[in-house]
Amino acid sequence: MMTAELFDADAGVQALVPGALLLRGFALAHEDVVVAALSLVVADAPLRHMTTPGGFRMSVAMTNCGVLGWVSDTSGYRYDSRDPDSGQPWPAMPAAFTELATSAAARAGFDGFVPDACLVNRYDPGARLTLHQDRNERDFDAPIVSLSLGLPALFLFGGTRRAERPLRLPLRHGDVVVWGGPARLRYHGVAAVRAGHHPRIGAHRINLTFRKAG
Ligand code: MD3
Ligand code: FE
Repeated sequence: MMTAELFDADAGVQALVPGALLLRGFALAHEDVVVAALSLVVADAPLRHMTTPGGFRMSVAMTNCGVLGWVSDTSGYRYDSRDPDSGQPWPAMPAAFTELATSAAARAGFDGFVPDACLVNRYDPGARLTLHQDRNERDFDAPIVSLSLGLPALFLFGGTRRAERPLRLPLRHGDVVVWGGPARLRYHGVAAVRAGHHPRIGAHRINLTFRKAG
């Protein structure tokens, strides 16, 4: 399926396309602290369905932690230092999140990556994310690190033009992907999540993306 299925000495590490490294199960060793920290974040800044610039309600529910948070409303997409629902700063980035993101990025060759934003996406059954590029960050030289939790999903990743047919990659609980370099501006999305139950997370999929936004 993959054009390059290059496993290195470390079982479970897979190069997807140039600049993208899949670390299967990378977060499983830190599962308890990560899930506990996530519970505190969503208690402070509840997940909500944002509105697209075109006026549609997103099927994915979102919140953020860190100095900056990604927001969408009818005026556009941007990073903001405050939660628009509360007017308060976003919850601080938990140390467990920073440590996970920094160590995964280093494993992929991005030493010194320190995220200032973590976007939390919750997919209930049927929720999906259409193909898009992540272009709201200031510095495309920094990678994006993503962590999948809960129900599995088919991740779609295309090329640097929307028309390119996307590859399909199943992502499961505990998987981490580092997207940097030439992969950073690829189109990507998530197919509709199928109903199910995950013993730890319940009836949804959660994805955390760690970014250097500012
Ligand atoms: C490839 N989230 O929040 S994470 C997003 O599973 C987003 O919730 C998806 O796309 C999710 O913007 C995918 C993996 C990911 C994130 C950013 C990327 C892949 C990427 C940026 C460039 C290329
Ligand atoms: Fe994205």
